Amino acid sequence: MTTTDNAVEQSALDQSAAATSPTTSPTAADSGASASASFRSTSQYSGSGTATDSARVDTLARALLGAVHHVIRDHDVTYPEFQAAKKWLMDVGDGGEWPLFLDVFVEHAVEEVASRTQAGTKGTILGPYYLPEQVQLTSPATLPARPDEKGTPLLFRGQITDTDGTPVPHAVLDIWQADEKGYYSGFAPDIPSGNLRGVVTTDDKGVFEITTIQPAPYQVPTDGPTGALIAGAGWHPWRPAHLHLLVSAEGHRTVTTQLYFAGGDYLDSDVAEATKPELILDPTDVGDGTRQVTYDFVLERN
Ligand code: MBD
Ligand code: FE
Repeated sequence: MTTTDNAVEQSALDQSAAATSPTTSPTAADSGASASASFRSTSQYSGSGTATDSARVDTLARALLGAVHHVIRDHDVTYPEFQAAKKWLMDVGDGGEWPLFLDVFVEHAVEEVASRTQAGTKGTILGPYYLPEQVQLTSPATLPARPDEKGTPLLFRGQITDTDGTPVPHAVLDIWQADEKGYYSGFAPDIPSGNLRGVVTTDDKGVFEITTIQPAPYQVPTDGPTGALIAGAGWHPWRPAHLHLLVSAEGHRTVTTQLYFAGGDYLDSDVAEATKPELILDPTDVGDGTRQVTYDFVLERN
């Protein structure tokens, strides 16, 4: 897919998000449909590098189906349970919740495998709410926010170096986050497109300074099929508050990661199992109601 196609689909996506009824609270269908549309239009993360080798397909499909058969035999799964599962799988597709479901419950294992070969700052999952082509900013930068954006101001700064400690000039932090209610722009009604998203270029020493707000924990929508499974199983639907980042630089391997907040809820029970101890920020209160934190990133050279 070309950049132009992407931009066209992206603007269609923004419009469909913006066209949603202005006074309702976000529904599973809002975020599910938007996440599915976004996944299809983001060629960087979909469709490329698909396994076509039939031996590999045979191995993986056999192993996956074998695991399912094993569960059925081990747990004496009945016909009513099989038909209920079939209906639930259909509902996940109809609601556009496959990106949400897979990123919440499966991506952490894929990331664990990928991270075996990556040095430097720990990565974690991308999740379903990344949008490419956001506003380009230069450090010191303030993320786009509504005039009345709620939430504790957060000053986030640091430096990007390579694995030898050499500063990486003009490195780029592509950052996105939920607002003070836990909602992402592009995936909930009433939030301007591009809100709390930005692509920030560091200075010539890899130093950055980003002003934003403290995000709230994220709740998997409870009114869709993913939420129904979570409630049906008696689990909780929460992710701890987090900032998402893609940290990149010419000649370096991109790190996909998230940063969490010390003392926050759900740090030890993330429904998406995507926290790591190395990725927890501990901001200090500066007195004027602002919080401040430093976090340095380490990129591996290509
Ligand atoms: C999120 O905000 C998120 O980061 C992930 C991984 C899954 C669902 C929602
Ligand atoms: Fe998230």
